[in-house]
Amino acid sequence: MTPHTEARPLSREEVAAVFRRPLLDLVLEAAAVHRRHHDPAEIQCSSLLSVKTGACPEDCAYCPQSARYDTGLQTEPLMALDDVRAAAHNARANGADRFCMGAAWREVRDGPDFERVLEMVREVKGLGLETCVTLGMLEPRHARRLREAGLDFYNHNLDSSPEFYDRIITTRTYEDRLRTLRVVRDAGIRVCCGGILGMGESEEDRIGLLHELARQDPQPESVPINALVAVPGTPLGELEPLPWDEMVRVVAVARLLMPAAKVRLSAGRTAMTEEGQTLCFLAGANSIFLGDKLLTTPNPGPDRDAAMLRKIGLRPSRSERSPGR
Ligand code: SAM
Ligand code: DTB
Ligand code: SF4
Repeated sequence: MTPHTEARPLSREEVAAVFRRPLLDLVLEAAAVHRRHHDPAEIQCSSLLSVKTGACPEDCAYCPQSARYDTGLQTEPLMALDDVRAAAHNARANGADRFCMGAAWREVRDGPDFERVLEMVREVKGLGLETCVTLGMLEPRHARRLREAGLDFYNHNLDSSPEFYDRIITTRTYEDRLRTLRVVRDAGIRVCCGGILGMGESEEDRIGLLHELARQDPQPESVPINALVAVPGTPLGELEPLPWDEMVRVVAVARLLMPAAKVRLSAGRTAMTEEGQTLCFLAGANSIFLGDKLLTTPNPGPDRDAAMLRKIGLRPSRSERSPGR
């Protein structure tokens, strides 16, 4: 029986009961749910670009872009429109159908930088790609303007459970995150919202994250599951890599709780084997980031990924465009 019922989101205890089932039972059931809701031969491919890098005032303990940690990262001001257009072109040539632009901002502010980001959205949309941005906190007027510029998705992660949140970030609250998510939703923009594993959180925290993600109403259309990329110089820079089974378990539970969402195997794929990734795809992951780089850290790159996808028999979807947009 599928644990998610359309009528009622699962309680945290119910999510915990699902989470603690034997891994192979979870994978088997998640694969069945996945096949009922999605074409199992398709994988959605997004490409990332950091349009403003580093010098961020926030203190997210995992993040190489926080100004508080010395990670040797080269900071970059907001990119020029032409360079963004060229990167989007390249991403499309490599098979991406969605282009996601990230800025190391705490929040959006009115002014020339935001106007330029709106231009970027229009340009990328004009190339026939789906558009996504992640810019930190938003006010309704910003969300409205992004929507008018043609924005399809806004990425804003919950990262972990409400209880663990202030262990990794002190400069904003979980409630701030939820508020921005509501602002995005109210503006009619689709939501991309997920978390990070391997930050020293407990099993209970992973259950809490999955519960919070799944009880949003409506549920996020896109759910990135990131494994921490441990960057030296950040407070989490020395943590051990995430064991493969923990990624598979969270992907499977995400698929069971959010049957219609795209579940994205996001950061951390360079540290995974192809076998580990394949098990995640079986358990319902149906989206990845393509390209040599995530925002600031490495990603497998288009050639390696093309070879892996060919081996598994997964084909990048270019069919996500919604009519009239
Ligand atoms: N500044 C904006 C914000 O925090 O919402 C947007 C950019 S921020 C880099 C986007 C997301 O990247 C974060 O919410 C976090 O989930 C993820 N992220 C950042 N550093 C990471 C790391 N080292 N490993 C895994 N995911 C990471
Ligand atoms: C998400 O959940 N993962 C992406 C995207 N949303 C913006 C970011 C991953 C960043 C990994 C660390 C880096 O490359 O800087
Ligand atoms: Fe800034 Fe976003 Fe990194 Fe946090 S995750 S330090 S808000 S760029």
